[in-house]
Amino acid sequence: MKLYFAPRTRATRPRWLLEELEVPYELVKLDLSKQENRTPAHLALHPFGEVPVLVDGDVTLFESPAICLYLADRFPEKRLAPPPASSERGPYLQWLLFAEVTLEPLVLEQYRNAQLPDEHQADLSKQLARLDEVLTVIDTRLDGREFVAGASFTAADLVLASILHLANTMKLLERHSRLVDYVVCQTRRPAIRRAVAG
Ligand SMILES: N[C@@H](CCC(=O)N[C@@H](CS)C(=O)NCC(=O)O)C(=O)O
Repeated sequence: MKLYFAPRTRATRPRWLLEELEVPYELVKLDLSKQENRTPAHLALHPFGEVPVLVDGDVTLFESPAICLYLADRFPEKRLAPPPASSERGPYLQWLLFAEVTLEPLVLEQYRNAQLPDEHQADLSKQLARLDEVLTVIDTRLDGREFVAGASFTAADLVLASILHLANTMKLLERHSRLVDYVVCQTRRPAIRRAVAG
């Protein structure tokens, strides 16, 4: 398997998953500042020349959540996804997609605004209130639970913790100490340490 990767991007998520799985893979590092992702070869793998891309034999995949779901199912013995027929499968899909589809855009909106010079920043207080509603849903879900779906770490935790980590670095979790604790706990895992190293 080959993972097309650039540091400090969403490609860290499938790399983290591959490290959790402890399966062999080749890491193809692209330097985005040198536009190495804009070559015809990479554009043949991803329509917009983005990372991550996973190539697994005849299968070429983009979209980090799709790659995470695929990899977690590809190695069922590693138990990073509840089996399709189990009662935990639905909640697992729900929380992974809630993180990706509902939470992430709200966090990224705040992140992109914060990157702008002060005079160009929009007033996003309404969006911040919506983000807080979404965070409250996750906070409530994690009350009394170590993991968001099931009794052990899954790809849903990986995706959720990746997004909450960004929110935490932006101090968006200040009203949610449980979520801060969750992020700290998930990002202490040895696999994520390996995924961000070098
Ligand atoms: N929804 C996609 C987003 C992929 C994406 O936006 N990748 C960014 C890095 S986080 C990228 O490759 N940017 C380089 C570029 O567009 O030139 C995913 O989750 O994989």
